[in-house]
Amino acid sequence: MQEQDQSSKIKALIDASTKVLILQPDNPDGDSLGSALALEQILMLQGKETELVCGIKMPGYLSYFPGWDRVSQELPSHYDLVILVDTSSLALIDNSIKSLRAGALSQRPLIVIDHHATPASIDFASASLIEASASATAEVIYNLCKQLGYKLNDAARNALVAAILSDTLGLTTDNVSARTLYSIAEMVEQGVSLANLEAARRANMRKSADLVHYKGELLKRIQYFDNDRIALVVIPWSEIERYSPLYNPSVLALEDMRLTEGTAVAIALKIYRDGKITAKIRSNQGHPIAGVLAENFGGGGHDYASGFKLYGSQDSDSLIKSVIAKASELLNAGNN
Ligand SMILES: [Mn+2]
Repeated sequence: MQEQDQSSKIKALIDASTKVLILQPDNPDGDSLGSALALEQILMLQGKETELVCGIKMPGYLSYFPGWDRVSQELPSHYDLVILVDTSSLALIDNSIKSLRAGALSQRPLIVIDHHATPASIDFASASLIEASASATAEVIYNLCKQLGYKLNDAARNALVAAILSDTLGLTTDNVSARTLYSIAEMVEQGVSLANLEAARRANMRKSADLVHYKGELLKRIQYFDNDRIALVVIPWSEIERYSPLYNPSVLALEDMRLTEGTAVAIALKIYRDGKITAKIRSNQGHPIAGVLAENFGGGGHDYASGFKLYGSQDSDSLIKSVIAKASELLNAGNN
């Protein structure tokens, strides 16, 4: 079997290594971080040295993973094997690849472990284990360990389960299979507590009382247009100045705006002291207008998430009017 081939190649590469660089893509998430932290433990149990690297800084919302602060943005001076987790796309290791190239990646063997269905664009890997049917890279790693007889410890099991829970939004996505649940069940049997993992994640989501009150004020100020299809909130400089160091005010409001009955698109505008205006746009499933709407104001993004930035002395009232008018027009054009 091809998969077995790749597994035994991976084992041979790990056996031959002394120091392994564990690399995450430029869009790290709970699965890439949990997979990396689990591999750190698994390889340590194999007597290997490791180094965790990601091209960008770990986002704060992932700080509930013990060891998240061990991920460095700097490449170590020496390593003799690279394991890339949770992507097989060259574009997603752009930040790292430049420095890796400088550090002669091509002279080090590379193992890719992933679960994305997008065709792999890394053609210089020495071994790649890509299981599109797996719910998370962590699930692929768990199965690989069973197959190769690699030992896990408590930290590895907790990191793997937390990674799977993160990628599957708590085991509710449609790629969760019976095999996913068997893997989780085995790790729970060996001591992982789902309740403790969820408590740690939730504790990390807590906000100060001051911020919760501010969120209440923001939510009260949401304006609805066009039969509630468009939700808008405007954040003035005084609030940006006070609350931005704690939390992005736009993000504080956008989720609830999107959850309003009948709302198709949510827009948060921030008005800065120097007249700069930024917009964060999120639209709901079935209304893929976010990208086009932002493009109309010089920005861009994806169908459901986008933004724009305008410099100079803007009249915010007339800008708001044109944004609402354009959003209505796009929603009508999409017949939704
Ligand atoms: Mn993943």
